[in-house]
Amino acid sequence: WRSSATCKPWQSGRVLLRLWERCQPASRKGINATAGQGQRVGTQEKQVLEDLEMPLARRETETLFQEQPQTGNEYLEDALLRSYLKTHLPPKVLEEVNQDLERFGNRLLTKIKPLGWECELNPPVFRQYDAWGQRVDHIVTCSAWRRMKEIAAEEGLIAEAYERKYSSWSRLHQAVKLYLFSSSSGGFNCPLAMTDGAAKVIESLGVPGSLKNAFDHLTSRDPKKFWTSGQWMTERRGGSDVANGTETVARKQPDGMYRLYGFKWFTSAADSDVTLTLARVADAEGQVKQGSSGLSLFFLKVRDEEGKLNSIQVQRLKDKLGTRQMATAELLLDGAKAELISAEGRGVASISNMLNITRIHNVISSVASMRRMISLSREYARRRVAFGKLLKDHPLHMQTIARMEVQTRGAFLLLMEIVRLLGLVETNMASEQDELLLRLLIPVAKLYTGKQASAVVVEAMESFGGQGYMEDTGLPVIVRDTLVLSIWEGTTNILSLDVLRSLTKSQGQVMTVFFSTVQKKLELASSTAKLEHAVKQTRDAVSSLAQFMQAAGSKRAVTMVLAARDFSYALARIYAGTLLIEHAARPDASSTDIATAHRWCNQELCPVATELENSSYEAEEALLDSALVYEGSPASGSRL
Ligand code: UCC
Repeated sequence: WRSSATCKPWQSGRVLLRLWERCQPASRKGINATAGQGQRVGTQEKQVLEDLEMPLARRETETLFQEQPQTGNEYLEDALLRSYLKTHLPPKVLEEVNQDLERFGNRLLTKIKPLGWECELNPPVFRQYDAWGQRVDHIVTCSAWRRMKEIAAEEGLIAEAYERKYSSWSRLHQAVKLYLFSSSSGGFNCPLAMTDGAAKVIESLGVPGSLKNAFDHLTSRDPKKFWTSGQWMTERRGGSDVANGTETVARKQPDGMYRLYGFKWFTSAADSDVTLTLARVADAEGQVKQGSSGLSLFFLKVRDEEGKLNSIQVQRLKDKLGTRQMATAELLLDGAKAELISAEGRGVASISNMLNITRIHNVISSVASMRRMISLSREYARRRVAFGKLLKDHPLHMQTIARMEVQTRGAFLLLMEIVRLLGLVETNMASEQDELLLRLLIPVAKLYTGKQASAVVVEAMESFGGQGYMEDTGLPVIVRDTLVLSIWEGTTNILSLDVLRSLTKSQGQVMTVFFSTVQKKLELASSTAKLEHAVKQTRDAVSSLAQFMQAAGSKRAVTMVLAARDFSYALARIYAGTLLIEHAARPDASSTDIATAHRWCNQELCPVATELENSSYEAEEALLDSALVYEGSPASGSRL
């Protein structure tokens, strides 16, 4: 069957079919497919081969050469997700969550996914004037987008996390639903991220009376009541350097409210009901304080009771590479009425509660994109015939997908760990160590999975050959929407610096907890003989990391800045490796769990140690970096 002499695609289809049937293992069903599903898929696979038998002319006009990959219930098909839940959730919670996720998986497949595609086909449009010349600044969204909002409420995609029906596990339940929802959501995962972040900020303020109504709307399960929130942080002078880029001024009104004047440059999902935003409070002389300590946090409603914009003008919608289903706008605040909700000058610290939540949503989306592309790739590989056999029977092709799978599994466990810790913190069940670990792992996971997702989706696109590049397959949409994940909510470098911020702020305690947690988990797994090598590799990486920290301590500050990205990558790889080992050390672990742990740990786990040895973080190297980048550019000042 595998010899090229017997498998030419132009051979008689009947012969091929017989050969194909002979070569099938007894159990050809997908990992989680039901018997019915397995049979259906089998018929489809046969059909692909039978098509080859058809006269060429008919094939060209009537039959698809390549079958569309059809995935089923994403929850049922996600082996790692299911084994994670089985391992960690208490039995009663597992039973209910399992039922809910299976039902939700079916709803996604049959109802939500088509709506997501409709959102892609009908992106929002901006109508600035009505027919009679009145300025209306209306962002027109499609009905599918509005339906997504209702579905989000019905499914409790925000509410779940705040009702805490399952105590600390509610956050995990919510995160898993969002993970399943993400790739079918037509971009509605973005407003949900910000809505969750806003609810979190309000909750962390103790739900003050003035915000009680807003909190109820943001966390409602009633589609008629549910509100979404924006997060207007980015201004014309830049999105990363919030402390210096924010020009918006807040003027206090006699009633204690404020009026905001400024220009917000990127406002994602600008059709939101409310928003949080930063501004500088002007004193009696109209002066404002510059820098981070001049920033305060405000809450505002986008429209009044009659639906009129709150002294806000929409300048235009952004023309983006991806996430085109969602309206990102430039907004002029021309006296927007707002409520100050942080202490004056504590804007950045207060909005960081929102940032940490939206960054977790970013991780959710990154892992979901990888999972989606791999699901489609593996499905396609079961249907597509090339060089006389299905793609799944080409070992090099399988190796490529398996490598992506290993990356995705590591990322998935990192995500689960973060939401597990967040759940503990939110239900007052966390230790101080848990809190420190969470503070460290959020930026680590955000920056690492954002990069992984970009790499994986591009690789997975290639696994469809030219089809992957065709718009109407929907694959380029996934790629475009994924590429933003390493940019929004803080770029990779900004997040690497946030990792350093967490070290400085905790006086190194986050690293103490990191080391002790990793060591504890490795210790528990060390009795599993099959994992011995992976455990050793991870322990070696931990030692290298500790040595790096010691060496960096005696060097100039620039060393740590130059090392920030590699350092963060080391934390991500070591921690994810440890989680994979922990998962593979369960009594009911499968051989693929063990193989995943080994494969993950075979990569370079501590790049920061290698680069330190290469002297990459010396000040002289930084000068060389600039010389390399600017060679030949007018900035180098070189003349012939
Ligand atoms: O808005 C955007 C797009 C919206 C779309 C959302 C969709 C998400 C979808 C997800 C998937 C569907 S993008 C714009 C996002 N912007 C950013 O991410 C900003 C990036 N820049 C930074 O993160 C910066 O590093 C800043 C703004 C945090 C730096 O500000 P400062 O003021 O220079 O920083 P400081 O002075 O170091 O920090 C001020 C305070 C400190 O606390 P105190 O004063 O008590 O010492 C910090 O410890 O804030 C605290 N802080 C934090 N605390 C800063 N960052 C954090 C943090 N992450 N966690 C806890």
